[in-house]
Amino acid sequence: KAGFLGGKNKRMFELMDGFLKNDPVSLQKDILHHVEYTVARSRFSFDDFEAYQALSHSVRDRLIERWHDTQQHFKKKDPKRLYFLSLEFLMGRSLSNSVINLGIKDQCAEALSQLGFEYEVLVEQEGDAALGNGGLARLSACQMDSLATLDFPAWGYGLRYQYGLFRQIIIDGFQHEQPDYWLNFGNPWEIERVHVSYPVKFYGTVEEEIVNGKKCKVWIPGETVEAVAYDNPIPGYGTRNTINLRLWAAKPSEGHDIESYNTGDYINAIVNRQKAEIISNVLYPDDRSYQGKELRLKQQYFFVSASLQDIIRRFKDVHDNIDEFPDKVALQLNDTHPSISVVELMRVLLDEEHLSWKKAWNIVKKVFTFTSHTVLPEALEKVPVDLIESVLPRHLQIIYDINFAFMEELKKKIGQDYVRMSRMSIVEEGAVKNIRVANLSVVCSHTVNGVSKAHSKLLETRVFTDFYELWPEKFQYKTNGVTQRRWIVVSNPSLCALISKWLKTESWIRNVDLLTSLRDHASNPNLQHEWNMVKKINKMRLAEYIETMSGVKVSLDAMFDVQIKRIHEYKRQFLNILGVIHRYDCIKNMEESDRKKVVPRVCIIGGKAPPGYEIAKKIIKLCHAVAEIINNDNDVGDLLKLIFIPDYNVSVAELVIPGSDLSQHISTAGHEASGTGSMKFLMNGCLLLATADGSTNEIIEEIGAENMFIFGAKINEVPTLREKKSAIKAPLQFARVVRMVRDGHFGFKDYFKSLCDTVENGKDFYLLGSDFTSYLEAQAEADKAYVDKEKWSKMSILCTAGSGRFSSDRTIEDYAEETWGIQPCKLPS
Ligand code: GPU
Repeated sequence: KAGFLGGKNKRMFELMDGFLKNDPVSLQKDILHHVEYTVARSRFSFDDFEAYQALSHSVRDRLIERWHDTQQHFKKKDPKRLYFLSLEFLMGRSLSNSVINLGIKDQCAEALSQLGFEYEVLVEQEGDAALGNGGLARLSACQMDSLATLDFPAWGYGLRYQYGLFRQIIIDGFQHEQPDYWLNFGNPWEIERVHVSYPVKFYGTVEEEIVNGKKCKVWIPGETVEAVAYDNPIPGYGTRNTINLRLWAAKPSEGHDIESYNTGDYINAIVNRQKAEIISNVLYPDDRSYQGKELRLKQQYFFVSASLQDIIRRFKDVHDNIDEFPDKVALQLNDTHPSISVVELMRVLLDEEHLSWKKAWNIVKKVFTFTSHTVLPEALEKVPVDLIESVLPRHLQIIYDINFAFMEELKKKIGQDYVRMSRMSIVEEGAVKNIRVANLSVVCSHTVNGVSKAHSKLLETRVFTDFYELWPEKFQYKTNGVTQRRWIVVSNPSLCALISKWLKTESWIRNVDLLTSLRDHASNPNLQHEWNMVKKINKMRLAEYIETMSGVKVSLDAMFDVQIKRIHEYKRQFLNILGVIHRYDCIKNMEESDRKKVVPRVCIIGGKAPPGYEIAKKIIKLCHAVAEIINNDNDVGDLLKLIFIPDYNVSVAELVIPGSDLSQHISTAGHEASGTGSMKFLMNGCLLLATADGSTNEIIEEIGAENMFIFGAKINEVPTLREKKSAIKAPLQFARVVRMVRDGHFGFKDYFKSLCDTVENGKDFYLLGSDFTSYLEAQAEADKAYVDKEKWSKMSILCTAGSGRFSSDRTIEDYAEETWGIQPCKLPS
């Protein structure tokens, strides 16, 4: 460190001559430089993809400058840092987002146009980084954007999967999965750090040793795999701060299987070495039920162990006293997926730092914070004890010790209530003994957050009731949010310009609360007119996309009604389709003259079914079967179209959301922990048809139920409805549309039978039947409102105006203050 600015280093600084310049000419020079020397194409002949690569490398250079300065600054200031541990990040495209956050979009567009390229076309060359499944993973990405923008000293840690979420292709209406080898064409957004690597141990045995006269546990691993770091710079908006998302890839370690080399089996030894890479090969594509898979446990431990080694090394670079660890480090558990880290930190402190149990535990319980993202019991991870014993033998011992101490503490508090103790125990007894990862997470974290007010209430009253009674002060909630940078500025530039024009400022991009003043203009005919023009432009873009993809021409006068999210029974895409069938049935049975009164609709559904989830796959097929009949029925024409958008992902969402009029968020109440899609639609002035579930309740508080279409049973009504279900008959309209499916009106009679069975004969767990009438009423309300153009425009403006509270900036500020205890650490500009 000595002589940092002297001697050799001084010369380096002189040579660096300030930062890279952002004027169009400098950008052009950089682009051509990268065409020639990075992409290795001739500067006289390169195509759109190569231009995309060259532009990306030019942008990346700028990110790297800021990244270095930010890390240097954090190091100098030594603030308490937040580490966000998540097994999933759905980043989508990086070029468009980076260019916006660096504030160089116009300059890039100009530079390119003089070279004969179009910025918008190049942006489309980039594939999505889809290292996650759905809402949880996209939330991590939005939160990273906010952490950077708000100058927080934070890093994300995750896994660099070779294969992201599968590509969905549709053949004859059926979903097929194809591997997403997203790294095939290179990835300019990551920086490989060959020297930042750590060994991660698996299997083996635990032995005892005497160290300094004290008995110590030593884990002798059976296998060691190397974790190599890949850094992904995350730029903030309107600041030079650029934080890091560090993803780990598995590589064979030097010491791997040395024995085979010695015995002369060279070829097999090499082949075996390569097997280590399997750990970071592929993302698990089902985000709700992954019980007891060895590879999954290895993925979790692999990324957690590497991250903690990295974090502890960074801490020790500056600090000698490990007791200060909680003053400098906050570790955020994104759901239970990274929770093995609490045990790993205990292990490191006990076995490697040789702290006493008491000291180690005091540190652990001060650093971890846990956010739960679900209420579904099948999503609460459980790991068989046998599996942990084999893969992580030392960790199992520590889990037992943590549980023992917890049970002792509990006994002191609640006496000998063994029933309650067994409910709260981290170890679940039974035919197969399991570790309850959620209980472990609650016991070892100082704060447990829900993702909406309603979700938190359910955590307190249904999921973690016993824990809430024991430690009410541990429980908080932070309503989710999404970043307006990606969801308005990047994806809806016309709306962005319009908002800035009417607010006479761009500062809402950093301070989204300013959007509320749009309320003052909501009835202004000029704004309404311009607002509708913007919507029209976006609907045109979407209509073009629909036509190229499905061959179906849709009318721009129709209401675009959208449901895009993972396919799951609780999200009730089936209810949506049954509603479409009902609408179709009505049109078919109406007098010719009445058809003129029908409000035309384009119903759009998109989403991936988990590969092993049969019912979800049948819902996709049903959507196609129904679309086939409706879209080709001359009686119907433009009055109704049903479109399935294949391979839904972040960049498809960026196209679809701005172009929709109405969006559906229709989960059975009490099942969607929060829901964040709704917030993106809200920001884009799209009206919501929704159940009073998750974050929708807070959207109602913000914009008023009169500006939405709310229907269905409330959260507290659902349990009673379920009990009474077999006694109540489903409404006739419901029985009729299900019968149409059963009778083969849309073909595939036998195939759809089991799907129909899920909602009839006293089953209907997700209450499609009992919500159906109220769903149709809400749909009719939406039709009525759509015809009244002024009313609709006003409601649409009020949606955007009320969306400020649902910015991830607000979520992150609340986390920083109430949960993590971190402060901004801004790089001087
Ligand atoms: N969610 Br748990 C996921 O997308 N995947 C998961 O594995 C789990 C939760 C979602 C919730 O379903 C959704 O309601 C929430 O808005 C989102 O996480 C972010 O909190």
